[in-house]
Amino acid sequence: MKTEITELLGIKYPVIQGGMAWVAEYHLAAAVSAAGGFGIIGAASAPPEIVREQIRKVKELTDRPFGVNVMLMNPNAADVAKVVVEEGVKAVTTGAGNPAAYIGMWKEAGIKVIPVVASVAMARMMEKAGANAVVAEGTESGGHIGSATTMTLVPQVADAVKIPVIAAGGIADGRGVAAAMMLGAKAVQMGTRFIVAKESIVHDNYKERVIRAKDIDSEVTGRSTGHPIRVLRNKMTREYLKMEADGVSLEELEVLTLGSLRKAVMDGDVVNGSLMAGQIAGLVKKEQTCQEIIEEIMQEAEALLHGDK
Ligand code: TUI
Repeated sequence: MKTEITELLGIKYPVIQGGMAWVAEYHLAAAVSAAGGFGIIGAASAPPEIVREQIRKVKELTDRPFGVNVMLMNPNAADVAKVVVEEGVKAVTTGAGNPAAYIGMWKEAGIKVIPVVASVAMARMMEKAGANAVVAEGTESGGHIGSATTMTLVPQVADAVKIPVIAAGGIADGRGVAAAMMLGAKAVQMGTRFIVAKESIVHDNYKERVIRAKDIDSEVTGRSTGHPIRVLRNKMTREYLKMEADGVSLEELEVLTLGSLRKAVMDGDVVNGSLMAGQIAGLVKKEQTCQEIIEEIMQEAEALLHGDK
């Protein structure tokens, strides 16, 4: 399927992997790119030199293009921004903030810039600042979220900007891809389905929780602190939400979440860990290779879009 995004990124399928903290490391990114999608290293809060190593490891595994997600709440974001230039990645996506300060430098280096946005205003601002595309990410997504749904955000962003729009949030199969295209998207970004990919290094306990998740098994912590984060319900979310309702201070809440994503991904602590996942987790039923995931989804999407199904 050829779209403005497959052309922009030099990929076979309009499927981009989310830049998930701890999850989106080199094995996953390389596997997604090798399968014809666009793999992404999630820099999250990693030190710049670790991001550099990760980039080099992807290059050892595949010649296909891939990108890096720069998480703007990372205190090291400015240094990570320089590393992606030095290492010459194809594209950068950004999250959890405004990347305007880096766009000029990235574009000068020939890097395609694709900010993740959660509103029309932010999408317009990014287009003016020189972005090549935007990811319009709905509140169905896992992790740090905005408030608009994918169904409402994608068509409004597509109407507001001329650059191509990538839909994210609540997409995990061919129906979601076809629907996103109908809403005006030129590609999709998926996270949750790739958490359970064979090539994903996420602990089996976490993968199992995603696979067993039902439609209404996620919660949003941090609505009152200004950092809403969607995660699967467990002991940590129950305690967090109770403390939040009781008006406990930000510092005390942070103690509960500090390092909790690492605990879930690396140690498989599904009780106290932060199991970031989107609302579509209920649709994710099995572990498959990235190639199986992408080909299954794209076959279904193409059949739907051509009216054969
Ligand atoms: O960034 C994400 N999702 C994430 S980042 C993350 S790591 C993290 N862990 C704990 C606490 C905080 C972060 C986990 N999940 N998605 C992209 C995204 N960006 N969603 C919403 C936004 C966003 C929000 C505000 C983008 C721009 C924005 O603008 C604010 C501004 O500065 O104008």
